Amino acid sequence: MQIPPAYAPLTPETLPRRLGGVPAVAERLGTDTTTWTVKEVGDGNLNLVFVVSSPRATLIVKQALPFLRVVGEGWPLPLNRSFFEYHALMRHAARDPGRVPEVHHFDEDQALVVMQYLSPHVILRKSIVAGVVHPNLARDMGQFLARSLFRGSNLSLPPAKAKADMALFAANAALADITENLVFSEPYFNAPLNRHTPGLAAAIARLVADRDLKVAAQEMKHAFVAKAETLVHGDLHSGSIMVTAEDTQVIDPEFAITGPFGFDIGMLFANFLLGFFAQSGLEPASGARDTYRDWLLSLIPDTWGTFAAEFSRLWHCERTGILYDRRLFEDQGDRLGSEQALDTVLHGIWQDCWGFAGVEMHRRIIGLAHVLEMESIEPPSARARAETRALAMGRHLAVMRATLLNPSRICDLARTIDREEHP
Ligand code: SR1
Ligand code: MG
Repeated sequence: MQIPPAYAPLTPETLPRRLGGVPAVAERLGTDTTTWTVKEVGDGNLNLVFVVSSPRATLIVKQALPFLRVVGEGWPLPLNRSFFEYHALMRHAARDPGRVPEVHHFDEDQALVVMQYLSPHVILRKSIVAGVVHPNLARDMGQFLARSLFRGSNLSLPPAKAKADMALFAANAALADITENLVFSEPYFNAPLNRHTPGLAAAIARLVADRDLKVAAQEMKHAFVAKAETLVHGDLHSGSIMVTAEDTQVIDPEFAITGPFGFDIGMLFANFLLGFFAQSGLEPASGARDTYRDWLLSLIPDTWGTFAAEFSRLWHCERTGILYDRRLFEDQGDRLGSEQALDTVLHGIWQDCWGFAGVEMHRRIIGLAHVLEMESIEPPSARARAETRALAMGRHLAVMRATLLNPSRICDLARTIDREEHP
């Protein structure tokens, strides 16, 4: 791995000196770096994240490390993930304005992005654990998904631009490799970094021996690597979303790559379902918790409904790419043909998204990277009960994805699995 000779990880002590002369930073924070305070707040798996404040403003500085932070120097990781994050943020900002933090400065050699400090936003995952409802979340995410995925595809882009983007993001191979292994393969064999809650061994042994599931997981991996449909965020879980009571912001697209339309949607839905099942492990039962769980489930039909409506609007108003050429449909007065094609495309996205959701649910319980919703459940026996249900749901989604008819059936399925006894 090539590390630029000038690259040096920042510390709270070195940051003011190193960034004090950057115009985009100085014009916001001021030039008197003695007034700056710096705190490293990164709690993700990969990077350094600093909150930098002066009496005038606050900024975020995110810097890649040449290794995977959660594992250490034994797992080298290219610094250029910062380059892909920067380019994905620029595209997301153009495709769904106001839904991602503003980028103030990018330094490729230092693998760092200086961006807007989102306040009073909190990470959605933490908000879900705290039981907070976000009334605009489904609408905002449905719109973001439709706009970013439609406008990043050959439905919209000029073909040369689509191919240039595909080539650009294809170089994000190291991060794609993490997803290819951690999401699609490692949950289904005894991978060295897998870990699980005590009490889950039997359920996991059944999954690993489940031939239909392994085939389904590999079909989804095949789709992930072969369906170069659009620019996907690549890691759209509830830790990649920040929220307030009204606002929703999508962060951290360092896993961005050209992939299937259904990938980001499936990842997101899996995380909503993980939140739902996590709360089935909690005692005592309460009406307030039931109401909250209803809201978590409602995110699926509501997000999908907004996604499908916005995707359809863009199909009719912005279909300027090479796919489903208007000369074959609207220009011939064949409105029904266009609708039929749209239905086929949406159905393919719908089906794929549930395959991706299923494997994402599994890897968050069996693999290296778990989720706070489950990890915070005590005692472990309650956690294992919730995780067993989530594993069963993930299995059904992945294997039976062709039979899942509509969002309300998904919610019914989740409720049924939640009530059943699982060995
Ligand atoms: C080893 S990195 C584990 C996970 O963290 C990131 O957020 C991605 O979800 C990745 O799969
Ligand atoms: Mg991340």
